[in-house]
Amino acid sequence: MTEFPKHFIWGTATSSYQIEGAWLEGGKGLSIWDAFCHTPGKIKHGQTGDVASDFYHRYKDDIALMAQLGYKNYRFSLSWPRIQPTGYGKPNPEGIRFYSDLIDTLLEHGITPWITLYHWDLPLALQLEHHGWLNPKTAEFFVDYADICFEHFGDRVKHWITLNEPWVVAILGFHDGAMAPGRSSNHEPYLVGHQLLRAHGLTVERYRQKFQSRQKGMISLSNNCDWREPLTDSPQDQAAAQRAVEFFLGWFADPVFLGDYPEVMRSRLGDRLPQFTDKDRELIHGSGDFFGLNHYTTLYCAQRKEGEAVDPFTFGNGGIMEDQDIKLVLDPSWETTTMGWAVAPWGCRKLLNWIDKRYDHPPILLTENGCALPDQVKEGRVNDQKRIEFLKSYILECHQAIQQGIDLRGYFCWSFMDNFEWSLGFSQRFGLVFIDYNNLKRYPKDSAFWYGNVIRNNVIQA
Ligand code: PNW
Repeated sequence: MTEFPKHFIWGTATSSYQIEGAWLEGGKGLSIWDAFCHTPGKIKHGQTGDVASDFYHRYKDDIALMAQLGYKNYRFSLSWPRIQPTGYGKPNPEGIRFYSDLIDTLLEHGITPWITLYHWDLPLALQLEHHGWLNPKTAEFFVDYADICFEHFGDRVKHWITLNEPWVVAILGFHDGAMAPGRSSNHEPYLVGHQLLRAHGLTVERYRQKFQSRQKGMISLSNNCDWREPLTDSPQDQAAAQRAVEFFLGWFADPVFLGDYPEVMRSRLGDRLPQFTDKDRELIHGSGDFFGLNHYTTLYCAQRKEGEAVDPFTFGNGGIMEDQDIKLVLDPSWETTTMGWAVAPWGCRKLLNWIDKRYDHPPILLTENGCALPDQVKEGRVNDQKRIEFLKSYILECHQAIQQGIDLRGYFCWSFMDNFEWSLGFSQRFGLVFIDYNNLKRYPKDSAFWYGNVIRNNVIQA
């Protein structure tokens, strides 16, 4: 039996576009994901999030189910175009009402809300009129939007995450083009990353200046990072793995927690990496009350040899992989999920250690971890023993990290329920709750009950 610290935070997570549906209801404007999904060829089987998990209409039942399962913290995101249909101007009252009722329902059920302000569904008008995240102005629009959210929800919401995974926005949205807005460039990711960091910094400044003293909440961002294990213990491979994590996590975490981009990025990227003005640097440095981390998997990493093809995991045409000069390798003996992601729980502990050292022992929240599996309902039941094993193994590594002195404060399972997995549509099931997309019926998987017991008892049974 493995016991967790008394106040350890257990939660589950989702995001607006992946679960809400109701894409044309309640006065909502369009987002870049609505447009992307309605562009033929972009999403597996032409699927869209028009209906998704229909959370917009079923949130009351879903929250009742969360409470029944014993869940205590719920991380979800707000759809910016539901709140501001074009991304600027007056808030849409129906959007405000929806989220306000959602928050009240959570609180009535004893569930603490954790709000992500941006989980990728940028108002389409900002993309069309202003080139979205390529334009420094978008950071300013974002602060106005965040201000509306703090104003309307901050009396009841004490945990804020500005951005979910800026790395994914920059790389999958502007480098390999698999995600909205679907661009492919070797320099745009660095420009976009820069504006995302500015948006984050400005938003945290706004929260701290105008809201934090009376609302008394905390605010940060959630970065995603896989672990990169040196393929061999040669100094070259060790340096390559270190460089890979700096390009992945350091890109967005160094400016916030250390005050600038990693030196290895500045020296390798030269003019392609924007520089912070003194004002922006000051704004961004220290703009995190905790270290939000989303972690899923691990790969080996080696120094790329002269002329060697980068690897099968490369997005597009080299680009950021060439910039890093690394080669990634999947160990064929590792089990993988339906995403093709390796199950390597020890990588989670190593990454937590890396963060603890580099950023001087910050309080860490694991804001996403989980796996996609080929779940099926049989006689009303989803026997997903593999997910239980996955969660158990990752959570046990988290526990070890805590034993080693790492300040890990909480763990959020991705995801509360099955949902729209971006360009892979509904083919990936990450949920603790199964959804039959023919009738939208919900079936808690075996893992959902298992996780409820973990939360209730604050222990992992061997
Ligand atoms: C995260 N990658 O996305 C997101 O926060 C979720 O919306 C998503 O459903 C979940 O993880 C599972 O994919 C990622 O390619 C998408 O490295 C892609 C990557 C990482 C995270």
